[in-house]
Amino acid sequence: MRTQVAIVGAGPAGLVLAHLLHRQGIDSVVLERHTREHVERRIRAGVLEHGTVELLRQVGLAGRLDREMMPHHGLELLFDRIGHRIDLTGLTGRQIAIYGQHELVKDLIAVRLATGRPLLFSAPAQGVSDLDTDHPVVHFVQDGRERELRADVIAGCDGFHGVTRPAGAGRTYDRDYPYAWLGVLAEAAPSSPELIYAYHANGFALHSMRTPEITRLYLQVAPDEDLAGWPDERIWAELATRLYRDDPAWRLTTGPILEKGVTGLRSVVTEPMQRGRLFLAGDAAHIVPATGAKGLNLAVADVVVLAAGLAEFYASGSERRLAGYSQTCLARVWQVQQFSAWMTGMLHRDPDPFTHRLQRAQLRNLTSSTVAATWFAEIYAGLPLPQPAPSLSPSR
Ligand code: RFL
Ligand code: PHB
Repeated sequence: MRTQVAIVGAGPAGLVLAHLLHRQGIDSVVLERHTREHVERRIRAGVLEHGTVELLRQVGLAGRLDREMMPHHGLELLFDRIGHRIDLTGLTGRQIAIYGQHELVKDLIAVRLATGRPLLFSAPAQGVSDLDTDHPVVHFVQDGRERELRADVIAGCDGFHGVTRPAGAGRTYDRDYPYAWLGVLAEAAPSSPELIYAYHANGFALHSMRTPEITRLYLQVAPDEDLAGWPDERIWAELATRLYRDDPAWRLTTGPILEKGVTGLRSVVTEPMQRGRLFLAGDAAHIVPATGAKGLNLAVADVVVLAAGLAEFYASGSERRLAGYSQTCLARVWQVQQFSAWMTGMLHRDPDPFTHRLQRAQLRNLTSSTVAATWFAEIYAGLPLPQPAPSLSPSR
């Protein structure tokens, strides 16, 4: 099998890249380890930055998103039983969108299949080779048979546990955090119209949502937390404690819990994000702790840069832009890494009493200074994205 760009992984990075390349008339094959049903059901991110939504609109991927997303103009930081609103739109003129990552993935898969270009499910890549030549190869399995996909370029979009990250052989910079998140998806209307990031003596809590009927909630727990110790009643009681505020009218809405799981928090960056003709994008290249809601957005930012480099490569034969891929992406990756690590450090309960005092002082600084809140809002709503290359196929 042969193509121009072999894309490993049908998550947001791989699928958005496939679409951007299609608009440039560039051929690609997307290989995905799991089934379509599995990929479309995986509950993950929910916050899309302003620039991510604009990009999806510009390239024709926002039809259902525009109809169904929940636009948010602010969020709340809750500490010492008082909520402080950060007015994202008032401070930056921008907004964010709440839209489940799995819904976006469903939209992206539908668009890809409609183009007729290949997207192979249940086709795990086993490895990559010939990266330092101009004909790299992805080795994969389909229907129990070992196959080879030859390409000009490989895009490693197979997430943190994929096969391309180790093949990239870059240097890894990482940090583990001494806590994790217990996340639940509940059939309960949101208790508040906006996200709530709560700092509490028992630990961090986050109130988020997916639709007007479904909430997404998180509790700080230990990295080795056993889910068996968290029956639904305990989860609701703990959420009620950590989200409590001095407002007699406020109630935590509860309902059946549809899904629960524990996710660790970590920071990882691979440098460079390229080896020969292999380019890493999204979680394959970097992981940010979920506190800043940035992982999906960073994945999209990477592939916009990669698609622009590939457009230039196929239009002129020049590798100049592609050669700058890693450096261009890493500047943003580290800015976002800093923001996410900082936000994680500010909001998670730590055993050290000196740290508590610093955390509350930081929260007070942030919520009492327009300058500080504006810095926060600018990065939360999203750093500017590069422009996608104009489409060469005006029909799509
Ligand atoms: P993905 O989504 O992991 O997709 C990788 C795809 O590659 C496939 N794959 C392979 N395919 C073929 N061969 C192989 N050998 C393969 N190995 C793996 C996988 O099956 C998968 O389909 O990576 P991508 O595209 O880089 O996207 C990154 C995002 O998924 C991730 O950063 C976010 O979900 C992180 N994240 C959040 N990001 C946000 O921007 N906003 C949020 O609100 C947010 N909340 C979250 C999150 C991640 C979470 N978890 C579960 C880690 C909340 C949580 C709880
Ligand atoms: C989510 O809705 O899953 C979510 C929201 C905000 C975050 C992280 C996750 O910071």
